[in-house]
Amino acid sequence: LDRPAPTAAADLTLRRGAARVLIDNWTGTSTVPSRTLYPHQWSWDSAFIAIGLRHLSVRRAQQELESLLAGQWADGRIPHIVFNPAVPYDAYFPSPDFWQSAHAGRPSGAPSAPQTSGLVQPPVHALAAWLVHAADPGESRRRGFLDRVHPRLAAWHDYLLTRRDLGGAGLAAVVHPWEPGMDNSPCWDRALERVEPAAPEEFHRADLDHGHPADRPTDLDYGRYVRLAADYREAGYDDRATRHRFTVEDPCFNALLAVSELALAAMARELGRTGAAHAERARDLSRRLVDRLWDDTAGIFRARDLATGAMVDERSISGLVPLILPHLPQDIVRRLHATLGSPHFKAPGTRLVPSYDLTGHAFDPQRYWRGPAWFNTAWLIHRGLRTHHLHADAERLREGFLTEAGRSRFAEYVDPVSGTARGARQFSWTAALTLDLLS
Ligand code: 9YW
Repeated sequence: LDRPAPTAAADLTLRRGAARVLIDNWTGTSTVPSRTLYPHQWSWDSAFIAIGLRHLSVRRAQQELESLLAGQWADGRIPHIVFNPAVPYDAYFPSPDFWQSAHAGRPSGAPSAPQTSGLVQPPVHALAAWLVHAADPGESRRRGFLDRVHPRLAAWHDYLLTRRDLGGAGLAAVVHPWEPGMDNSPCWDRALERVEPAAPEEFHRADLDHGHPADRPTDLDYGRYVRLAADYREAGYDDRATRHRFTVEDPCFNALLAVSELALAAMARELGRTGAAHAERARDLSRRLVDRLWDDTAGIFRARDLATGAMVDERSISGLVPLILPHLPQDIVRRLHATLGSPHFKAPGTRLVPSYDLTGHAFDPQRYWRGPAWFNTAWLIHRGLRTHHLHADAERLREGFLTEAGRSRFAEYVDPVSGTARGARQFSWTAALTLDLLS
């Protein structure tokens, strides 16, 4: 209300543009991340999309999350992709015939329909469901939204904290670079060197039909992604039977799990139950994150490679996302805040936060998770700054986000220094989170 008129007009244009993206990318039951590059439903994309959609239509935001949950497996996992049966197989690789999720007799219990992948993505869903509920609690109660989603989301977290506790320390491990949502991050380079890549003739990369090769992961990366996924599939996606060759505890993944446990606690209270067990899990997870993944010398959380037991010696945005945890010790909050403002993540002109250390040996301003700035991670850091009352920096990041989102036509990601748009345009989570930051 107290903003000057020109800003209000610009905000209105931005809001309309963002709404248009979400309307165009809606398939009737869910939202594709991008009409060109990603024509199915992706797990953490849907969570971020629901967070924005709630400002346009609470019903649609509920549907977004519930259509994702229709792909949930009997073991509790929420698959990283739910395939749209109307889209031809050659539009995205790996397609349903690669994953074979509906193959009869899988011990992990994939549904017979819809077809899905067998991997997971970061658990932002309970946080999203709680925010969708909070947008219109009356409507949510009338439709029994939380009654339906709470048990499913609790089963999802149970899967992560039991079957995926591969390090035995009470954190969830990821078993493929697609799982932490940041597939070609330099954090995985060493671990991936141990993986024999699938031969190039074994697969066709549909992503290069739409994306620029310099922006995307390399063929060697893809060969390794295919090998790891095929090994998992051959073991029936059974975490006990698979000899996982890539197992990592990722800070962003586990921080989101902790925050989502807090959301489950809030939902349980709303449903008239105690929520205490979820709240305790959130506190335990925060403590374990600090014990296992905090690097006090570097002032950042690190991934831990479970094959070697060592922390990964790279600075990635994943290590800043735990700022979102309300239970973080104050000295760690101060250190993370300082790292965020250091030359590793800030240079003259940076408006968002780079995905990887600007001074790092593998920094590449163009290539996917090896430097470019992404909007979903900016939103998470913004939420972290606000959680810890760092309001001036939060506001600067919000303004940077909105400027870049508008200028880039809701790009998938941008060059962290020049702001040049990269990847797909009209990208759904960029538009959705724009709406959220405008509201
Ligand atoms: C892939 C859909 C997904 C995102 C991931 C991003 C990329 C590659 O695209 O994954 O083919 O799944 O890394 O975070 O969810 O937008």
